[in-house]
Amino acid sequence: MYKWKNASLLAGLSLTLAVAGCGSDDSSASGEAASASKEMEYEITGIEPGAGQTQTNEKAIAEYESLSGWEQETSSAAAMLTELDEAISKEEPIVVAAWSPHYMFAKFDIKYLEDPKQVFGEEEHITTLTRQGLEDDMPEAYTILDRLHWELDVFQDALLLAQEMDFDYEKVAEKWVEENPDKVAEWTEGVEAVDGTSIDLVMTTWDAENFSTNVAKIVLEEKGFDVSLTPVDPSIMFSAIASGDSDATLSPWMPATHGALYEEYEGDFEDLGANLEGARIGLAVPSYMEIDSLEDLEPAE
Ligand code: PBE
Repeated sequence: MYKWKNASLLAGLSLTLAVAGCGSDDSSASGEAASASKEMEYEITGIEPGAGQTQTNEKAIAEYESLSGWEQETSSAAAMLTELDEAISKEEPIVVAAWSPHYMFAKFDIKYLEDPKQVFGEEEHITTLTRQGLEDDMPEAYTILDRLHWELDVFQDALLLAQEMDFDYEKVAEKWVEENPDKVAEWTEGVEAVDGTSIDLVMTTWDAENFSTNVAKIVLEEKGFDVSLTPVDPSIMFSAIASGDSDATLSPWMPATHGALYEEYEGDFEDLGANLEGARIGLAVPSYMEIDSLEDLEPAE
């Protein structure tokens, strides 16, 4: 192991010298990419193993030659943010799983790496799914769920506010509902109140979905529903809707993030369309890193 490391270190060094010898402008940039890739130990700082994006990141590793031999370290979004924070405080290189809307782009000076192969796609939307038959069983809930829709800046503001509210999304949602009575009135217009009908919303617990699902809960409660929220991983979320164990979800990211799960269960749910447009996922680096594209990274030696 030790010997191998030494050998690759030397190989890297002679390569750098050989490239430096060429003297073109490109050489220093690619030399930097190589040393940064090496310093990162060819590792992407990922998030939860069950996240849709964890699969997408693996797909990127498989498809980009520049990522050959790289590995993804998975843990949690919180751990990824801590590592990002630490790397930035030391101005060290780091590549992280990133998505927006999320406050990471407001809190840290980071940039998405270009993705010429479009593994992560250009734009994601967050969609609302219901179980089959919900429209007949609970037409009032169905109508409200069908109408729920936000603009991107609403989410961005809510996620920033959440930082000041200890990430208590119940409270963030309450505040938003209080401050936006017109929106709520629009969503509930003409909908008859029910008398304590139970409805379950299955959700993932990343920030954006936490906010929107908690808003949905309050709005449905205002019309007399007894709403339960069930936090799970994306794969359970899809199977719960497909089997009818849960009634609806506002959490799936499409088309890249949860596309494989969507296809697996297609036909066993109803898609009410986007509740948010303009989302995005990808790999990101601190802005001080002099690389712009996934293709600028260097394969493991
Ligand atoms: N995310 C945020 C989730 C969906 C929303 C991109 C981290 C995921 O990968 O499943």
